[in-house]
Amino acid sequence: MSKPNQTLGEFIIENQTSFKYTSGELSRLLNSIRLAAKVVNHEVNKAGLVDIIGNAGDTNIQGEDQQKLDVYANEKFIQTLTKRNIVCGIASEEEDDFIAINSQDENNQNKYIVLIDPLDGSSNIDVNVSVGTIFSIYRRVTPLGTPVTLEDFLQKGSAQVAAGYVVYGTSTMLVYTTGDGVNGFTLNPAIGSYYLSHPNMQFPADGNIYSVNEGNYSDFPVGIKKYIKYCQEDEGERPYTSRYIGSLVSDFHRNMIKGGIYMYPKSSKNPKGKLRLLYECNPMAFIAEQANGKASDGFTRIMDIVPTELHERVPFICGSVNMVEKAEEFMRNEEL
Ligand code: P6P
Repeated sequence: MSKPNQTLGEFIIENQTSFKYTSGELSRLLNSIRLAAKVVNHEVNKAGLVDIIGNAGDTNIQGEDQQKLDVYANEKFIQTLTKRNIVCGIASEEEDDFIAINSQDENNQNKYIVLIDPLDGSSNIDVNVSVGTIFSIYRRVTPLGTPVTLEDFLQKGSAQVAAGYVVYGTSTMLVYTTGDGVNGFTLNPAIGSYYLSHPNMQFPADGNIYSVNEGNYSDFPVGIKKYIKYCQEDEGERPYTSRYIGSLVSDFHRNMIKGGIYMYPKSSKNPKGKLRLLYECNPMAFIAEQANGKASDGFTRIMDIVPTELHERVPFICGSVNMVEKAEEFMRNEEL
């Protein structure tokens, strides 16, 4: 249930009864993410002004240069989630392994774990293009009061209890779901509050925007190549418009509002795709499905994939249901 100009805090409290687990902790967890996002937003918005952009000199487990804001965002989210004693474990794109929190404290009755991509699309920072944070929340599956294990993190996306993203764009928005629809909140930087600006967000069933890095076209599976050509044919609603920001959160957010499809297929350079299942594809798939959209690897529902590694990658197709199903049809036809 939503009211115009409701703040995120009011919305969380008002809707916590709709959350089927004991919601006090989840509300505190969402509030801590809200706070961390405000702190990161402040730094992202002044990235061009202080010496915090450019490479931090390290590389992450993905072998990618870590931008300083990546490191900063990662530290802020981990600090906020840890010191508020809300979660029992965290996994991050920027951390080689998961982090067990208060693992020696058998009184640690915290039941939630968080997986996060603290600053997705960070290569766009230096050129002033929008970036985002993506988060995914599960209940632990191992006994309360014991140290979390990898098993707690390798859960299917269908077990998520909440997921969301922050898009640091022309305005900063926090968009999330707890399994009861998708709602978007816009930050008023003057007072530091998020206001409900996009209640009950829904993917249009159809759209005319396709988002893919066509520079990799020659390397795509034949089914994807045929779907891209289908998008470019001059017939009916087509040719569609090609829009690719190079920031998953931004492309996803625009496609959810206007209708569209985002694709990151496998290629010889990325034989399993580039996007990470646990903290990019699963949370975005949860949001997509809650907004009547669809997300698959071209054949299998993303949230049905059983994870085997913390940083595993999968091919990703996500967006308006009729567009995703058309792309899947081309993929299946090439499989036959
Ligand atoms: P490419 C950013 O690094 C990211 O993970 C997504 O946000 C984005 O859509 C994609 O990778 C861009 O990758 O290979 O097209 O530059």
